[in-house]
Amino acid sequence: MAVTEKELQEILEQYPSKVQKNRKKHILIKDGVEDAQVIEANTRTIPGIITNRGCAYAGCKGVVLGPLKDMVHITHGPIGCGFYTWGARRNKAKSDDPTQNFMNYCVSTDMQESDIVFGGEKKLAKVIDEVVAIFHPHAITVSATCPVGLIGDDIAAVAKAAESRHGLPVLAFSCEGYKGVSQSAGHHIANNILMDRVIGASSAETAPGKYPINILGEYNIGGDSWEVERVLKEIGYTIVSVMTGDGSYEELKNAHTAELNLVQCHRSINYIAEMLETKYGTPWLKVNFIGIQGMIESLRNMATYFGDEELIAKTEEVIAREVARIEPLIEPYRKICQGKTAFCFVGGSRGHHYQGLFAEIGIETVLAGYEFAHRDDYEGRQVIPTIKTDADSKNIPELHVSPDERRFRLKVSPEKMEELKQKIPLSYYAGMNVTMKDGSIIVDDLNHFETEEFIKLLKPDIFASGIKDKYVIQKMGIPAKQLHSYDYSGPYAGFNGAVNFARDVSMGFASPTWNFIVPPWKDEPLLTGTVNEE
Ligand code: CFM
Ligand code: HCA
Repeated sequence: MAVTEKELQEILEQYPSKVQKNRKKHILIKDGVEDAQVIEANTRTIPGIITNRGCAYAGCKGVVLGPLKDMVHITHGPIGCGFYTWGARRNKAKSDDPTQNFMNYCVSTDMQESDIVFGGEKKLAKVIDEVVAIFHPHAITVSATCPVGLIGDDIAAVAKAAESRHGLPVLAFSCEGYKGVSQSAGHHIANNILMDRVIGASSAETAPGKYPINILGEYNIGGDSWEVERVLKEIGYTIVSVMTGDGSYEELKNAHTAELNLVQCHRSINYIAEMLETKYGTPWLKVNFIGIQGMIESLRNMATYFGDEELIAKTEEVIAREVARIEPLIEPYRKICQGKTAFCFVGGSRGHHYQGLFAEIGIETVLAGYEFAHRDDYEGRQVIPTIKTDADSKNIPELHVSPDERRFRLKVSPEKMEELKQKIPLSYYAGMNVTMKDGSIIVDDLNHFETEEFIKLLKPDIFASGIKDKYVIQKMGIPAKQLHSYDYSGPYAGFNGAVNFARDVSMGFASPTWNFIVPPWKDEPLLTGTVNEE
C-alpha cells in the first residue's frame, strides 16, 4: 500500500502555499535508495496548526525530573502547568523508604495575577520553606513556566538562598515553556543541570557489584524498567541508576561508577550519555528493550561489551528460557493481529522503537513519525553525528567538561572500542528512515489535519499515539493505542511486555465497539472548499 507522490501532493495542496512549502520538508515517502533521506525536524510548528507537541517545561519537569522520587519538584507557575505534568505523565516509583517517595504530590506556587504584577520570588521562597518543613526531602527542584521568564523572576537566586538557609540542594531549572520548539529543549536543560549538580556528587569510586551499568532514557512507564531490570539482574548486572524512571537523587549521585551506559531513549538523554563519556570515560551503547528481537539483541550486545564467557552463557540461557515461555502466550494474539497495519506516531523515540514489536505480532507500520525528534533520530547517528543547527541547541549552552576534570581513566581503551565496533552491529544507531519499509510514510510533527488525511488515505487498522488525538481517531472507527501512557496498562518492554502489548492490541481489534461506529468517509460527503491564500 505504498503512497504515491501524487497522493501526498494532493494532501499538501490543501494548505496555503507557505504552509505547504514548510510541511513538504517534514514528510517523506521512504524510497529504496540506500542513503538516509533528509527530513526537516526540530523546527518551530507553524502557529495555528494543531500539533501534538508539548513545551520545554513539560520535557524538563514532566519527563526528565518528574520520575525522581526522593526530590520534591516545585513548579513555579500557574497551577495548570504543575497539574498537567503531574497528572498526565505516568511516573511510577517504589521506594524502600516511604518517607522519601514524593511521587504522589503535585507542588506548585499556583501563580496568580498579583504575582505576575509584583513578582513571584517571595512566594517561591515561602513554598520551598514549606516543602522542607513538611517533607524533609533529599533535594528539591524548581522548574520555571512561561510567565516566570516573562516577568523575570530570578529562580536561580531564590534556589541558592534556600540552599544556604536549609543546607540541602535546591536545583533551579530555567525551562520556561516557550524555550526551543518542543519538549526537546527541556530535556537538554534538565540533563545539563543533573550532570552539573547531581551525577558524580558522591565520593564512591567503584560500583558495589559486577557489570555495573546505568540505564539512561528509561522512564518506567507502565513498569517498563522493572521488567527490564528483572532480566538484567538475573543475568548478573548491577544496576547503578536508571535515568530517570523510578530514579532517585541518591542513586544518580553514583552514576559515574557504572562501566557502561545503556541508552534506551536517545532523544531525551543523549546529552548525559555524551557528558558521562567525556567526563568519566564511560562508553554508551544504544539499546532497544521494546520487542522480543530488540530485547535479545540488546542483551547480546551488552554481553559482548563485557566479553565475559560466563555472562555470555547466562545471557543465552535467560534468552532461551524467556523466549520459550512467552512464544506460546503470544501466538494466539498473533492470529488476531496478522496482516493488519499501524500508524505509529509518538514523541522522540517510540515512533521508531515500537515498529519491531508491531512486526513481531504481524502488524506492518505504514506511517510513523516523531513529535519532536531531531534529524539524527531519523537519519541515524552515523549519518549525522552532531547537529549544531538544531533550534534548541542555539540558546542552551553545552556543558563543557575539560579533560583535567576527568576523575577516572578512560574505562575502555581505543583498541577495545575499535574491536567492539566490529562486533556490535550498528542497527540501533540507525534512525527511522533507515528501518522503515519503502513506500511507507515518515512524518515529523504530524498535525491534526494530516492525521485525518492520512487515515482516509491509508485506512490503518490501529493508530498508536497519545491522549490528545486518541478520541478523534476512535470516533473515526479506528482503535487507538496510547504509546505514552500505555492506556494505563503495561509494562510493554522486555519479554513480559511483549505479551502484554500483544494482548492489549488484540483486545483493541476484538472489541465489538467498532461495529457501532461508522467512519465518516463511509456515509458523509467529504467537505470540499477552497483555501484563501491570504
Ligand atoms: Fe523519550 Fe520517553 Fe519518548 Fe520522551 Fe515524551 Fe514519554 Fe514519549 Mo511521552 S522521554 S522521547 S518526551 S521515550 S513523555 S517516556 S512517551 S513523548 S516517545
Ligand atoms: C508530555 C508528556 C507525554 C504526553 C502524553 C500524551 C507523556 O509530552 O508532556 O500526549 O499522551 O508521555 O506523558 O508525552
